[in-house]
Amino acid sequence: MTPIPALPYEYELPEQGVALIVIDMQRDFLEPGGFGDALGNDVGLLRAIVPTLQQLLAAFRAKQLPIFHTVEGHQADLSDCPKSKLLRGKGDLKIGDLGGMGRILVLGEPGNGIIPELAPLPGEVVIPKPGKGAFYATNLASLLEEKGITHLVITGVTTEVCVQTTMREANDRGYECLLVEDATESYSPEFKQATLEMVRAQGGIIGWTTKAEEIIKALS
Ligand code: TIU
Repeated sequence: MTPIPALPYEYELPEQGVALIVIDMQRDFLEPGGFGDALGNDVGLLRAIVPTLQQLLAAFRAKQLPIFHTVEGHQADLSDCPKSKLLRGKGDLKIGDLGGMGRILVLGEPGNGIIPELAPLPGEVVIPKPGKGAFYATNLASLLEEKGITHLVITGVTTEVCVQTTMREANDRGYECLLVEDATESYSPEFKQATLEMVRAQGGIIGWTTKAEEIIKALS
């Protein structure tokens, strides 16, 4: 274990049994014409974390530690999309409609692809997920168990939606979760800040937060 500076107190990073989770760094949320745009967001804001994520990916790859990417998306027939999710929102474009990058939030469409700067390498798992949390209706839990993972370094977008939901799901399943402050981003800076504060409140009620450089330093 390597203790690394974190909040609310040091996080014990193991040499094995730790995985990097990169949540939903897909074109849908980062480029115009996708789901994030259709919801009325300034999608350019999320690009700030791309260089930091590249450094984290490089550090995990160098140590041959497991990396899991997720993408939020639905089957082409939308059979895995609850009616409530389908109807939610006031934008002109809904899930399944044809947007600027193919059908909005549908698996396999151009908008569903992970941005090229963060493209998964062969051997890295990409988990399609119909919900906000990465554990709901996916095989993530069994894959983590198979690999003996106990510690999760959590990154991606958006902090208060898919990232926070995933961290809460993971915490309830017993994982030691470390959210990377400069490798997660939101369309709303105040929601990002609130999320960072609430997950580490009450002595780390959901887990820890730290900066990417602390993890990279510990791994190198
Ligand atoms: N809307 C929003 O902030 N996020 C999502 O819908 N999905 C994810 O966070 N990935």
